[in-house]
Amino acid sequence: MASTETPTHCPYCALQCGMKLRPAAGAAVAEVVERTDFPVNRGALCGKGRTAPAVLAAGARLTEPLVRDAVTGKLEPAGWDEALALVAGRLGGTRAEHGADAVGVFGGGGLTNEKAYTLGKFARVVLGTSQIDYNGRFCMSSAAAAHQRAFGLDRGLPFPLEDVSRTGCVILVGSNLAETMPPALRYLTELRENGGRLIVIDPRRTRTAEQADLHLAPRPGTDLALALGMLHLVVAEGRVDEEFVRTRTSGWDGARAGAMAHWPELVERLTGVPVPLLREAVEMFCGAGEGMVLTARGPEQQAKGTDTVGAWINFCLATGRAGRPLSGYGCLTGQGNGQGGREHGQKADQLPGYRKLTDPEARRHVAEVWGVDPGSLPGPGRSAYELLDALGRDVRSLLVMGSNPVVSAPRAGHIEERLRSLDFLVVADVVLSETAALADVVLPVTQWAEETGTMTSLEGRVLLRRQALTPPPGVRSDLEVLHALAGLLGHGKGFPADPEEVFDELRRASAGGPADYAGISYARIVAEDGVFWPCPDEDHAGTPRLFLERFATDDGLARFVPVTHRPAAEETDADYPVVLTTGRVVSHYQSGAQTRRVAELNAAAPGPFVELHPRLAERLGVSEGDPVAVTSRRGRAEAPARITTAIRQDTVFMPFHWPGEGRANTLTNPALDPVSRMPEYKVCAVRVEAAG
Ligand SMILES: Nc1nc2c(c(=O)[nH]1)N[C@H]1C(S)=C(S)[C@@H](COP(=O)(O)OP(=O)(O)OC[C@H]3O[C@@H](n4cnc5c(=O)[nH]c(N)nc54)[C@H](O)[C@@H]3O)O[C@H]1N2
Ligand SMILES: Nc1nc2c(c(=O)[nH]1)N[C@H]1C(S)=C(S)[C@@H](COP(=O)(O)OP(=O)(O)OC[C@H]3O[C@@H](n4cnc5c(=O)[nH]c(N)nc54)[C@H](O)[C@@H]3O)O[C@H]1N2
Ligand code: SF4
Ligand SMILES: [Mo]
Repeated sequence: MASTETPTHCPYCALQCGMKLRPAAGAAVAEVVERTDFPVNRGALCGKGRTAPAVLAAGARLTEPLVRDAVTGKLEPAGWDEALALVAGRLGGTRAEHGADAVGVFGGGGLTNEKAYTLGKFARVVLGTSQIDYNGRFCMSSAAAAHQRAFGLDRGLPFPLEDVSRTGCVILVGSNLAETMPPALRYLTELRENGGRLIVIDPRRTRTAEQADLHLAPRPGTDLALALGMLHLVVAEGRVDEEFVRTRTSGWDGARAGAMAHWPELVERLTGVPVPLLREAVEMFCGAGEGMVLTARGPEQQAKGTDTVGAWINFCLATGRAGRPLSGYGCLTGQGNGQGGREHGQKADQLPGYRKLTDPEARRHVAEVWGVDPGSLPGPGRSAYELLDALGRDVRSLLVMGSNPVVSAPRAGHIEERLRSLDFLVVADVVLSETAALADVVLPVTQWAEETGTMTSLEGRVLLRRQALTPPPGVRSDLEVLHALAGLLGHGKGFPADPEEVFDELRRASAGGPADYAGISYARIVAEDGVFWPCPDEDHAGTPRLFLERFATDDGLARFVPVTHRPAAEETDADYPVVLTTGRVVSHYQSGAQTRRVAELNAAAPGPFVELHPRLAERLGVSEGDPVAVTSRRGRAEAPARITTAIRQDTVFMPFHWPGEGRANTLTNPALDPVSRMPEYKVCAVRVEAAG
């Protein structure tokens, strides 16, 4: 491997910050070097990105396959040939005995486009199963569904982040950007320096909310009422952009009726946000010529997340803040390849290019690229939680690639039980995650700096991560694993292990689809700092800004969707009187499988905690650091108290990065959104007590 610096991107979140890697001697593996020429982060990184190479160091990662010993019940080192033969035999065996749909596949939004594409193809062509979904279902599926419904296309941000600093007003709903994408905070700072305004909606006064001109702190799970209440005021105060509504949208009457049923006093009662603040927010937003609404997991991870995002889109459309320069609705996608991961076929209902699995023309196109009969492609399968819930029953064997559901799935105690009840579990991972620890076979794979592949950032910008390091001798790439398994299962062709070869096939498979990558090549990505899809041919410049002329619906009009508020799936009562919400801290990533292996990050954030208001703490007789027990209808968790006035008195917050007794997901409610099948991570009812 070259000893010079390799320009690449961070292994973690959807911002995909640019960085350079310089191989280092000894245990450090590599040194992260600032890369100021990449426009999105201009050199800035958070602590996770800066320390990322530590996860690839010998002590942290897996270096040989592990197979569970039938006698001792322990995972023991094994050779690749033995491990792969066992996996192929058991997956093939399950299929022969119980049918193709008894084999499940669970992917991840951290996988490169090449891996996500190959995993979807492997499931549908080699295994012939419909039972594939991925952790992105837990992430942005509600925003994706709402995007599709309203705009006919789902790309997280329809504009580059740089537009955020030049608009007039941003409403940021349930995003704690300052902790979840720290270098992106710059765009909000610049917005305010340019005279723009920032409104943050979050039940907690987060580090992000502290930057705001106006902070609204609704009760968790009431965002839909809040958005409708603001739209009500837009109508009542005569602030509707009638011309825009007439020329660029359809369906306003239904949406308008939904909003009119949510008068301000009712909304105050539901959300806890005082009417004068609602009015101030509407005035601030409508008073600034251009405006954006950006949502993240706060309003989306609810059993009504799709309608909630729909209500915010209605708000943007009614005020004419969409499909115009420097205005629009956007979702801040989360995982490194959260965007690309949902475009190329690891989602239960999708084929590459963001095509629908139920669309005969899409099936024909993709089947032709794959060289199979369209009739052989299975139909849509179960969504992520429903798939995990079916383990050990309808689904008997499971391949996990790029997720750690033992920590991250809702009602995790139950899901852990389901995973244990499988006939056969195989996990491909970089580290021995809590899920890998339950497996019959663990396959150690390369990741990030050890391999090449493309990622699509939250802006819809397709980026190239280039191999910068030589992987340890005992590991293989996910693509090599799928290539070998396909071969053992009778598909010696069609599953190349070379990423660029896969990408060229992906380009053809996506051609003509909504997420069209046909004109994107590795060479172009490098030359142009990434290429925004859709990019249908090599002469096309890519599409940084969507919808300026028309929306992606058949008639080119954006669709209003009629929505009305409804309560959370589980409301507080005498037994469970407090609301639990969950989320993230700056130093850990997701299930923590990777970041909990980095000393510097553990020092900064050593373990779980329960954030609560001093009034609630006083009522419980709890002081800072005391152990607190949190109990829901799903189970009990325990963690030290962190007392702060930054949270509502009726709400507690737990980050979900840890397994064990402080696991937040022991408590969470798997109630699903009817459209997106997103679980309600952000709201459930709990009892909080001093533990001991
Ligand atoms: N440090 C770090 N960064 C990350 C990640 C990580 O694990 N750690 N993960 C990445 C991924 S995959 C994702 S999806 C993103 C997530 O990024 P964010 O969405 O910013 O992260 P969260 O902390 O889950 O939720 C954001 C905020 O929602 C608020 N919230 C809770 N309930 C409600 C509610 O009912 N309504 C509203 N309006 N707000 C509510 C919480 O108080 C929290 O401050 O972060 C990405 N970046
Ligand atoms: N309570 C609560 N729970 C939540 C959330 C919440 O806000 N609250 N947020 C949800 C959201 S938004 C998300 S995105 C999920 C994420 O939750 P998970 O799906 O558990 O995400 P990670 O922890 O990133 O898990 C990725 C796993 O894949 C491994 N890995 C990384 N790169 C590769 C690779 O290239 N190949 C392979 N084979 N493995 C790799 C990592 O080591 C890790 O073990 O959590 C969800 N869970
Ligand atoms: S903000 Fe996201 S992409 Fe940037 S360094 Fe941190 S984790 Fe990596
Ligand atoms: Mo996510």
